Amino acid sequence: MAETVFSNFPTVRFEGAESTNPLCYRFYDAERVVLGKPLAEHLRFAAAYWHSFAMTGSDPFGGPTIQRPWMAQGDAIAQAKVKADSAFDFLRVLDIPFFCFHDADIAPPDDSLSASLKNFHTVVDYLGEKLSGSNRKLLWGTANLFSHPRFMAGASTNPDPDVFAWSAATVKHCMDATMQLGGSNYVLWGGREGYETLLNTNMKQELEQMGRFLSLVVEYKHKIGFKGQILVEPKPKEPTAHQYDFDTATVYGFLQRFGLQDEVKVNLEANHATLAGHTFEHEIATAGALGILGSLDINRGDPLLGWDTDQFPNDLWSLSLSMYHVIKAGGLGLGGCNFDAKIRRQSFTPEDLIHAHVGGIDLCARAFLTAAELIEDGQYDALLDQRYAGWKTPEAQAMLSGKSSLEEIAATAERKAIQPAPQSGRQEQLENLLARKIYSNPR
Ligand code: XLS
Ligand code: NI
Ligand code: NI
Repeated sequence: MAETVFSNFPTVRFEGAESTNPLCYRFYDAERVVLGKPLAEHLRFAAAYWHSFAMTGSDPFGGPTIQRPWMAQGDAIAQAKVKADSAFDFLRVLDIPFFCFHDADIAPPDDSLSASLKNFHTVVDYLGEKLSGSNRKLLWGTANLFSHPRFMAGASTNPDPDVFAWSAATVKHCMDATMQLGGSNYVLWGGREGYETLLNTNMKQELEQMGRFLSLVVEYKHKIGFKGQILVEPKPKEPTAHQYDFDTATVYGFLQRFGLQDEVKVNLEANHATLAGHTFEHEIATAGALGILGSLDINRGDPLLGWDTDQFPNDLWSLSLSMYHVIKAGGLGLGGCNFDAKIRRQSFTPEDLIHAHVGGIDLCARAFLTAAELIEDGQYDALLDQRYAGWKTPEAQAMLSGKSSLEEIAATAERKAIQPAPQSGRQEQLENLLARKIYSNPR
């Protein structure tokens, strides 16, 4: 393969918790078997094309800072190919299997829809060649329906039906590409599916449009025989003030309304959870309880800033509890852990990008090992079970299954006429138990 900005970096290896090498994995031992399968198969790590190979570090106050050397190499298609070579070389450095992309990240736009799609398919074919015979894979593909000015009033929720149609065409081609590249999932994040002001918004109309759009996507998935999952990514705000896919619970209600709850799952992002006033573990536990956990976008926000800063994770407590709920939900299945995270503006070198991912991968692995240990140890689950043990009695089961009517329940309660005995919630005991596990090295 051609020389890339990552060529001089050796592949990062597992060296164990005692290693002081900053570019090694201390916990991510890909082949280590935990809960019946290798860590690599539980976690299914992915790098995100947009943050790692496309964004340039510009912010509202200043221009690009981050080195993207391919931007100077040849015409737009040639640049896209160098970018792809670099992305694959980056996966080689990290030794992780997956990547994720938006159409706009991989290929240059052109004047018309058909010319843009031609560029897109040219680069998709190139990615296909790179994937075949390699052990790299596509975790998910998606369409960028939020950056171009045509999407400023939304994509599927746009008041202009021509924008709805343009979005449908784009998603159709992105789904085709995802299937061609053997992707495990197709993601829809409603970047501008919401509103800035209710004064210009017909919410009933927009929700109907969004429901129809998602139904079309699901129909098309079956038509082409795509075996991956369709995932919606909730986010409460940013870019719009009110996004319709607020959080997991809201998305579930929306899916039920359109009869899609068995067809669509969620892609959950840590920073979106906190923007919604939740924790990452809350969102994962909710999706687990509703049976719609699909995949994870790993990152973190900055509580002092309050927007989607997409930083690399550093909260072992939250991530360990998140992994606990992932395991309890039956694992990630076709999903994975995608680093929807970006290096800071001053971290402009290729090496910074490697440090960022190594830290994130290791933290996720450590969190997963901790969660697995917590489950194998059993103390925590036993305390939880004990709290709900009363529901195992035949009388309680009859209340839950619908066998007892409200009058029957009332009559029994009145006959017993005893005050329910208060039980401790044991919060501090549980916090201590978890702290002991989380803050010591996993075995
Ligand atoms: C933005 C989203 C985006 C999605 C993919 O906040 O996280 O990156 O993951 O469109
Ligand atoms: Ni995301
Ligand atoms: Ni995000």
